Amino acid sequence: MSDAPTYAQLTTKADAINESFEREFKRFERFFGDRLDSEFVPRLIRQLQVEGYSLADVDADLKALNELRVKFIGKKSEWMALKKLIGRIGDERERRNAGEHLSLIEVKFTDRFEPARLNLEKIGDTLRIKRECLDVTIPGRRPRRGHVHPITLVRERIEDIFVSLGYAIEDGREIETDFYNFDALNIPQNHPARASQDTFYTTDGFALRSQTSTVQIHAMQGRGAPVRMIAPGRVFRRDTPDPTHNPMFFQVEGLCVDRGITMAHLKGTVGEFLRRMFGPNTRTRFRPSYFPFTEPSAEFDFSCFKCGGSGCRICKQSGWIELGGSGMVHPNVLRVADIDPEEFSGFAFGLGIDRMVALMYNLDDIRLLFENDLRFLEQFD
Ligand code: FA5
Repeated sequence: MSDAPTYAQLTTKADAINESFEREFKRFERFFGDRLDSEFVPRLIRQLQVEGYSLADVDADLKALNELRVKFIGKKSEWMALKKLIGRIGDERERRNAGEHLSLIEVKFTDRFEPARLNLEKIGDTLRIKRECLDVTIPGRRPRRGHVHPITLVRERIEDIFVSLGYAIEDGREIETDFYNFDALNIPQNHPARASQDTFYTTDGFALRSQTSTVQIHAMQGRGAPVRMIAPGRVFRRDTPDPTHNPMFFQVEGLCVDRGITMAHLKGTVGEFLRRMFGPNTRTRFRPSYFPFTEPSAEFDFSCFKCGGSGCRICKQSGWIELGGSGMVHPNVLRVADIDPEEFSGFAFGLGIDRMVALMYNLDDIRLLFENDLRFLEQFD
């Protein structure tokens, strides 16, 4: 139609565009309602809800509707190009008729697009309000009640016993210098005891403490002598995990420094603690051992709380359960904290809480304590 189009050519083309518009608009037909009928949109929304029509569908339909509008009556549409040809029809009457023909069709186009778009937007607004509204009549959800972790449970029991014996509770640091973790505890560089307590190091010379014995030094430096404290807390070692080992576990340290403190005080205190923890018939035994920061040193066991000493699965038929290390505070350790070993003496002990929890609750693997499995943890409520 490059040269002077005829009326017939132009209107045939216009009718063809109109037909294809009808076809393509069909998908939006249901959104094109009678603008005078105020029930139209609410009715439509009810229907759409049954079909599960969502906000995402509204957005997709609005986008598609706009694309259709651009395609049919946008600036670069075939329709606009066709309209420009009207003026080139030679015969005046035919030109006027063609103009009327095309404008009737175009009015229909715009008359369809606009209400469909407005209705779709109304539907979107309604769905959005529905999504955001709060039904205050819905019964509330009861928050789930938590409870303390089994390690905390046992730690608090230990704390209660020692507080009643006149001990303070000391909060230690988990990140330490080499000095507090080793040197101050009479473990100089290259001492073999460093190897068995290898830990995790930071790049700037700090280490995660491998035992709560570090708190002995802080407590003596901070409080001076006499001092009586326990220090429960997390410690770290480069140990390969297995049923009785974890690279992170809990210990409780105990320290008592005063004038005239002897091994008898240590035995009496540990014995009393274990009787209060496991029952009045609990017996304690001390075996000679070695720790660089105590002299003499001893490991202590208590009679099995399950069988009372006759032998069972928990105590591996021995009648005794190993619990921790202890001893008289080494004079070098007292000196580090500026306490005169000629005037003062003291005892210290340390035990692992995790293995104690495992024994008390009959767990065959301490790693269960740190897996955060609610099915396991909920049993301690
Ligand atoms: C010590 O750590 C000494 N600081 C104890 C001490 C304190 C002695 C004061 C003298 C005076 P030992 O390395 O044996 O000692 O550890 C004490 C307890 O920690 C052990 O009896 C055990 O119950 C626990 N334990 C050690 N390694 C692990 C591990 N990898 N996982 C879980 N528990 C552990």
